[in-house]
Amino acid sequence: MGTLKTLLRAGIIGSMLAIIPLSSAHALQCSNTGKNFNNWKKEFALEYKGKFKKSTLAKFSKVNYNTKVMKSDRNNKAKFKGSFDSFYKRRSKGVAPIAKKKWKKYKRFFNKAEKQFGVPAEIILTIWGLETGFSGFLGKTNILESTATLAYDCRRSESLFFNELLAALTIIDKGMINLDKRNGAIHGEIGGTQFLPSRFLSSATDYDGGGVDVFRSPGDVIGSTAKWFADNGWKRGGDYQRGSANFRVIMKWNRADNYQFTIPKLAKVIRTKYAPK
Ligand SMILES: [Ca+2]
Repeated sequence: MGTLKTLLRAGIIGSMLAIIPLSSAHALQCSNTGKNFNNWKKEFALEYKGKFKKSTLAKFSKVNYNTKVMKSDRNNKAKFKGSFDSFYKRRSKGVAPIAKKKWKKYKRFFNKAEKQFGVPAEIILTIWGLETGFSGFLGKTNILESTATLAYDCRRSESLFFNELLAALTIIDKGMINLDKRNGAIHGEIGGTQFLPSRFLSSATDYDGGGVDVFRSPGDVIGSTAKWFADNGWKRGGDYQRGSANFRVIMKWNRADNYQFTIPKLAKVIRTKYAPK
């Protein structure tokens, strides 16, 4: 998750603004408790009447305020705290050997992604492994519920998550995913590499036919993740260690230093010791 500034720079919020104007967002009253959530949903549905389908707004009107989401969001920084060494050890544990197997098994998709987007397999493998253990844990929180709860919360509503809620509703509106019936991580992250809804809209790609499915299709996870890096300025064949141009793209992926530093270090280990022969 980036700061507002980072996201603006990354064009994530900009791309949402192009889809739905945010002028009416300020009329909605945020809150730090769940008390006014039902009224807020009613006001929201009035504001966006005609901008989303009736069926989409009907799904939105059924979501509940999720206290677990808010509790976790308030403690979010703690997940990335501590020294880099301890963070790296904890998060990278066991990733590389599985990355080796996945690289071999899905070589055709990694090759395609590298050819098309210039993003090397080890970067995608690292992100996929760190985010969900290669789609092993996709999260247990209803995605529309978490984005709506975060959009309603005062700390979040004016910026990032209001846009994410609009993106989530756009995904439902276009019939891409029924996010009111799908689970993700606590901030409404979607699929194998935990795209926020706006990232899904900008970068989700069908890489193996049959439509986009970043929950179940490894090919789509690989292609979509590579596309996100390319969309954000990845330079083909360039170095990605700290200080490089590609590292600045890595910094847009997640704003926590420990996470940012883990990506090139683990990717290098995967490339040098675990690449298929
Ligand atoms: Ca597909």
